[in-house]
Amino acid sequence: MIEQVWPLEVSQCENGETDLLVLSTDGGPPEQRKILTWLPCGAGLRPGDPSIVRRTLPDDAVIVDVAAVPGRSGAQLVLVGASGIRLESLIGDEPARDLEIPGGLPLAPRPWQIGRVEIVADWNATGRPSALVPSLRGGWLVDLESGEARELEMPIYASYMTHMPFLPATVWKWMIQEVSWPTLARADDNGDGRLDLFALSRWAIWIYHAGPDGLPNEPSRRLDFVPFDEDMERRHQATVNNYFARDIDGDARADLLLSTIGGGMMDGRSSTRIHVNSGAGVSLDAKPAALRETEGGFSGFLFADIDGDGGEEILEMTMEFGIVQIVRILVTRRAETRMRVLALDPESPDGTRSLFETDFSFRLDFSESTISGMIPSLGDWNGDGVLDLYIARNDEEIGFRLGSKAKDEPLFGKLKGTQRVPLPNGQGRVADLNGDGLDEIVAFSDADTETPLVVMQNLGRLPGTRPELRSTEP
Ligand SMILES: [Ca+2]
Ligand SMILES: [Ca+2]
Ligand SMILES: [Ca+2]
Ligand SMILES: [Ca+2]
Repeated sequence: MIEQVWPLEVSQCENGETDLLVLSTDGGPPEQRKILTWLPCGAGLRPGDPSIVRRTLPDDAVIVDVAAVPGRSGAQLVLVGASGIRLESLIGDEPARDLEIPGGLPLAPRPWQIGRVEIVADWNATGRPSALVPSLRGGWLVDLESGEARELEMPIYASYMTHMPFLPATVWKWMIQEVSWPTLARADDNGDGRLDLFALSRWAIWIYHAGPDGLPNEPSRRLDFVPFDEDMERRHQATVNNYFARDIDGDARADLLLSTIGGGMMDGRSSTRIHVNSGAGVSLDAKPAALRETEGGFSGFLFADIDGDGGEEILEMTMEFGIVQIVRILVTRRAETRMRVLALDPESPDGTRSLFETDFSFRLDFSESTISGMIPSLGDWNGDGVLDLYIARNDEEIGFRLGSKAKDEPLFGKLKGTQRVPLPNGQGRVADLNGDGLDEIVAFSDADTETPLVVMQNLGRLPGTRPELRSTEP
């Protein structure tokens, strides 16, 4: 069963090829085997290639990452468990290295599933990657060469449950603990050109300003935020908060998009506010630059530079709820979603302008508890530098809508080509695996134990593809 797929650029590949990390499991708990498959440098397009590495992961690995690490050569498997970090070379015979963390890490055993968490990154903004692993108070920042670790305090919270006070009582345990570590984002808060670290938690956003020697031990700024009132917090399980720190207005300084969802099927409500960084650091005190509210529905957000001008656009997906949608779902098994592409606009009442809007519906498979067909995704499939969109046409096919930045054309045009995808449902990862400028699609499903990994090579047949990119293969 495939759990996760990640395109990564870790190997020193020629010609801009991309690596592929596939995490899968075999069998059910408590005896489940966890497997890593590493397909370096475009090997995702070459089944059976000798460079492909397949490795069974140790039972005590709770999270994994793959990265280049200072002081070691080639792609490294980074295994994180309760005792600390283990580095294993994916190529060559360099011996493994254990970096123990004094007192261990708060990572209880994980009998099922495996996933990647971004552990290794240039957290210090010094050009030298280090590891950030969870601690009870935040995270340990670990130098991967010296093994030296220091703790960064972050806003963390947990819920503790012992029983469910409903009939029938479905939970009856001594204790279930669910810890929420903050969302992490790297963006420039104070405008000195270095990427700072944002730790975005439900009620607090802490910002650590990177200096010439890296991140400070203490946050440089702490912002408080109250996303829900007392009544809504009583129904904690019916709330969602998603916060983003990124440059939304294109001045290279970090802005904040804070999105909250609360309420039930009939009274769902989303609120989204954008606070723009005026120069010396983003603040929540001033009036937001944009405030979007949805009654009777839920909104989620993504960011992507669709027109290729270097600035990111905001993608908002809204699903309306209420009685009409519920009747539609029950009768037709289809749900409607609206996708909007938004840009900041101080002239409009809510602070945003819609650059593009489209509705699509997807089929719900009640017997499998999944959405039928592929989840929509963005990628550049004709290699013109403008992102295109695919949407599921049905259970077996996706259709492409090509992106355009021409003033008199919609951002995504009409359907211009379809592709069969032999998966009843699933999601796609988009990356240019062979570095020819055309994105590939890697499709998989984590809902079904039998479905294979499907890698679709882009042969350059979509309109707008430069002739020299078009494959001569049949
Ligand atoms: Ca900005
Ligand atoms: Ca853009
Ligand atoms: Ca395109
Ligand atoms: Ca390609």
